[in-house]
Amino acid sequence: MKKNKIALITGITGQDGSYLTEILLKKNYIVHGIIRRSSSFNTGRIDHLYNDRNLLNKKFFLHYGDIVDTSNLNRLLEKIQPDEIYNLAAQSHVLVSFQIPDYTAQVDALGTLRILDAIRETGLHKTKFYQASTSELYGKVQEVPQTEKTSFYPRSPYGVAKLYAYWIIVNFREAYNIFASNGILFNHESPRRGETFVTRKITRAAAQIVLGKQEKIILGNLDAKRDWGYAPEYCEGMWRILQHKQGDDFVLATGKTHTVREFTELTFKQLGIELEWKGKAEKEKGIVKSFNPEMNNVLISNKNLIGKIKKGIRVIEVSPVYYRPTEVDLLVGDASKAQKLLGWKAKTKFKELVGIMIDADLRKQIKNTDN
Ligand code: NAP
Ligand code: G4F
Repeated sequence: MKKNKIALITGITGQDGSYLTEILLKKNYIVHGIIRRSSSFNTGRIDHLYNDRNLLNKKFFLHYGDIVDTSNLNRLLEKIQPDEIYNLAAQSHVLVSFQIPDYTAQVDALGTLRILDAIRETGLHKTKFYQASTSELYGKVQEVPQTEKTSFYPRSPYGVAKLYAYWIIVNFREAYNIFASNGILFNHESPRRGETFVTRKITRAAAQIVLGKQEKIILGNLDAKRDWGYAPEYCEGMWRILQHKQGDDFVLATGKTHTVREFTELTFKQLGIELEWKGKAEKEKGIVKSFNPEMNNVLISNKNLIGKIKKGIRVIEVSPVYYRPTEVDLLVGDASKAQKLLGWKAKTKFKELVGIMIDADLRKQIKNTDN
């Protein structure tokens, strides 16, 4: 009988970790995940798997650990002997990385080295390693669109830490013949996205606003452009990267770019709210121009819950608190290599993605849950 493959996921409690776990379990993997000890629950995104008695401690195992703890990583690798490791753990917030640059480097840069070293220490020569690299590496972009060959110019302590991780992967691949790959993933979002990233911040707040639970959203740079895709598709791409015949580096992206302003307008539009913008820079405001709740199916069936949305009310403000000392103005990726070699292509379009997120947030707010 064919043995089930064993995967180890760091960052299993995050957006991507949770989708990747579901994907690998469906492919009959045994999945092990590293979780951090936390003073409050941090397993919300994987509770549905944790609470499944057919999975827990049979096909799905959780271990306490941290990628800043070398001996813990060595012990776990020795015990689990994974066929594939997906290193998704990171201090993943770009603005926060300016406030905790040392910690960000410990986790995002040296964390990757620690796992690679643990692979060598434990003699797991056949283990394949996926590194969660990022379009933040391109930063002040040197070329449009960005490909695997575009030069890097990171613009944050996060980007710089991930640059180290990118190169240590390449180095261990070349020096020790380890199957190690970088997935250079452009922004990917979902209803499980952390609430402080801009897309989820907008969809969650817009849902609260239309239900009369919140007055406005305060945002930073509305003109930054991102290439936003749908997270589950990108997690399938991670798996495909490790099924390639050799370790390599791949861009995963949609090839389309949109501003934060467009994301905001479309979110409100899907709730039946047309916005107009007044003022400039920090004085800019997003104001309700018209409201027609009949535009949204969830609202149609929950009319009694709609708040007082009137023409002229201010729902968006801008604050420099959310500006970054150095910004990444434009990201747009070219995923032709992944399409050609892995058969991977982003499917969900921008409008559909916004629709998925706003619907999920509306339903959560109506049910009065927030996870
Ligand atoms: P996320 O939701 O922020 O999840 C990060 C995960 O890392 C969480 O499980 C977190 O645990 C864990 N973690 C943080 N510090 C750790 C440490 N010291 N030791 C062990 N675990 C730690 O991020 P994501 O959006 O799923 O992204 C996954 C990875 O892809 C990250 O490396 C990110 O930098 C990278 N990436 C993301 C995108 C994107 O658009 N989402 C694009 C490119 C690259 P807690 O739950 O305990 O906090
Ligand atoms: O949603 P964001 O915080 O994502 P960012 O900085 O692009 O980083 C995400 O994607 C990277 C891939 O390129 C990952 F590597 C990284 O881990 C993370 O998942 O911000 C997107 C844009 C930025 O330009 C930011 O300045 O939105 C702008 N923005 C405007 N107002 C805001 C806000 N960002 C946040 N977080 N909050 C705001 O209020």
